[in-house]
Order: sequence, then C-alpha cells, then structure tokens
Amino acid sequence: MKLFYAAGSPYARIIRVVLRETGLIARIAEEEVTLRDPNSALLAYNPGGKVPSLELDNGAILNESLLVLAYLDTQHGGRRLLPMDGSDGWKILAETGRAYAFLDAVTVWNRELRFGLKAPGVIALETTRAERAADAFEAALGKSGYGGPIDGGQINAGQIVLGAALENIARRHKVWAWRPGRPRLSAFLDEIARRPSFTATVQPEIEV
Ligand SMILES: N[C@@H](CCC(=O)N[C@@H](CS)C(=O)NCC(=O)O)C(=O)O
Repeated sequence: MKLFYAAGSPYARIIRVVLRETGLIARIAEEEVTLRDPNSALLAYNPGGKVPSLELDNGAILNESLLVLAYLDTQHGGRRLLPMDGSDGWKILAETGRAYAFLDAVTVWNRELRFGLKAPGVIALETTRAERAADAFEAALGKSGYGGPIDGGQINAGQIVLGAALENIARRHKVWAWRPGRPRLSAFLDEIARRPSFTATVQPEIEV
C-alpha cells in the first residue's frame, strides 16, 4: 500500500499519525507529492488531486481522510480508533465529526487568506465557527470529552483529528490566537503534540 501526502496538509497528517499509532506504517510506503500542480505525480492516481490518497494492494485508490482512516482501522489488530459498533455510545464518532467541522472551518479561513480574495464575509463566518467550536472543545474537555485514554497510551480518531487541527493552527494559521481563555484545550494540544506519531509528522511552518 502507498500513501500519497503533502507535508503541509493537516488532512494527510491525520492519516500519517494513524499509520504510526496503529503500526501500519510498517506495511505502507509514504510518497510526498505536490499539490495544485498540473505535473503532480498524484494526478495519475487521483484526478481530484487531493491528499491524502491511499493506493491499496489491489490498485483501488481511496481518498477523503475519514474514509481512509475508517479503512485503515479495519487493517490493524489494536483497539479501534473509530468504533463503529456503538460500544462507546457513539461518543468517538460524534467527537470526530465535530473535530472535522473545526478543521474544515480553519482550512477555509486559511485558504481565503492565502489563496482567496480575503473576503470579510467568509473570514467572519469561519472565524465565528472556529471560535464556537473551540469553546465547545474547552467545555467538553472539562466533562471527559476528548479525554478518554489519551494519558493511558492509545488515542482515538476524535483526538487525532482535533490534535491535527490545533497543530495546523499553531504552525500554519498563526493569525488566530486561540489559546487565551482555553487552558484545557491548550493542555490537550501540548500533550498530544508530544506523541511520537505527531513529532514524526510535524508540518513545515508558514506565516499566515
Ligand atoms: N475532505 C478532504 C480534504 C482534503 C484536502 O483538502 N486536502 C488538501 C490539502 S490540505 C489538498 O489536497 N489540496 C489540493 C488542492 O486543493 O488541489 C479530506 O478529508 O481528505
């Protein structure tokens, strides 16, 4: 199997973290590709041109990080990162979706600043969405949300997506100072960023 990724992509990073947390990295090669490039090697595999893209041994190409994560979760012998049997009352499924909405908001906001027209309406909408989500994470962390067994070793999909989103802000979306007033969310990031799966996949910094 082969994972196509870009070092700056938070969506690809989710999968790179999953590979390391599950041990699947031993079975999967990683190939870095260029984005928004008509000559990108990725386009022969994924006409959509987005990472992450995972080539399976039978030649199938999976994209969309959540689908790739769900597939990989069937391929390792450890505890499920994203339980699909309701054994946790669907808590991790719910938390993963909420973390994705947060990551998507920050990504739209960031792209508007980097590649878009800096439209005030778009920026205001996504800033408000991100602030609201961050407040909800701060509250949830006080009630065992996103807590789980992170300090006991294995982490879950919701924690990985939230960690990847916050790391992305720290390195590639510095315009947003989200930490003041959110001590639990700050501590969450500080802890998850120390995991080997995160330190091995650090994104290059940019000034946005
Ligand atoms: N919903 C997708 C988003 C993936 C995505 O937007 N990837 C970006 C990098 S962060 C990309 O490949 N962009 C290339 C392009 O827009 O052409 C997922 O979860 O995988």
